[in-house]
Amino acid sequence: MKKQKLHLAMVSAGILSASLAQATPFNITINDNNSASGYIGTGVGKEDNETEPGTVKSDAWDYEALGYDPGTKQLDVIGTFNFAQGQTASGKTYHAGAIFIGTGPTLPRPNNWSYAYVLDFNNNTYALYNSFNIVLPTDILASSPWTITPTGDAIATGSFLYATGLSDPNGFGLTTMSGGGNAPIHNMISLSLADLSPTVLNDFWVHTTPECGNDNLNGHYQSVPDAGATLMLLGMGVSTLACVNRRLKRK
Ligand SMILES: [Ca+2]
Ligand SMILES: [Ca+2]
Ligand SMILES: [Ca+2]
Repeated sequence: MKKQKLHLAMVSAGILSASLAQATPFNITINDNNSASGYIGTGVGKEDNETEPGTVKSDAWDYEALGYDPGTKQLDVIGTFNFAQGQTASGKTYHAGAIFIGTGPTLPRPNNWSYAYVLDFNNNTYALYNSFNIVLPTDILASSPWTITPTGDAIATGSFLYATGLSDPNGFGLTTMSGGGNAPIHNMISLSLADLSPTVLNDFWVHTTPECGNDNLNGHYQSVPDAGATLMLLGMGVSTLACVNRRLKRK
């Protein structure tokens, strides 16, 4: 009997940790509402295999998804775009833009963003600003803004991670336009948002685009009340435990 109880407890714990593991990182991508026939992508926010109407639609320009893990406060920016080196077209290299964070009831575009992370890919460091003027993209203005001109000192600095050649980052199921499937050509910026206040991290918007504005990537994260989520998970664990217990009793 003792052995059976221990087994049940282990099954229950396994179910709980599986539920938690599947929950994060969340794919927080939202639709940018700028799409046209032939330019509508797939997946969350319809951003996978999508670039802005009238642009060169290829993996080279695709920003695919935003992920967020509230436990680690890590934001992931995923794309087949080469964030570190940019993409060259007609003799000009177009670089990855700043990562904007904002608050409020709607996407704070184009110039009501509260924070901007400016990334330096030479040493994978960032500078965080809350005082700046926005800079418009060179081509697709609907994707504004792409970067900033600071009007004050950085409020924080730190480092970020950059991974390349990924097949299925975060298990989001992102595919490629060229080869189909999960070809290992996805890139991911992983940035800690721990410098921002808990109030901001409870409910925030994200935006980023390359210098030309060829792809407009936006996201929204809103926390679920902790108590409710925990109770829901516990409820799932307990009800599963009850089912297993009934099954064992019947034997
Ligand atoms: Ca779009
Ligand atoms: Ca896209
Ligand atoms: Ca893709």
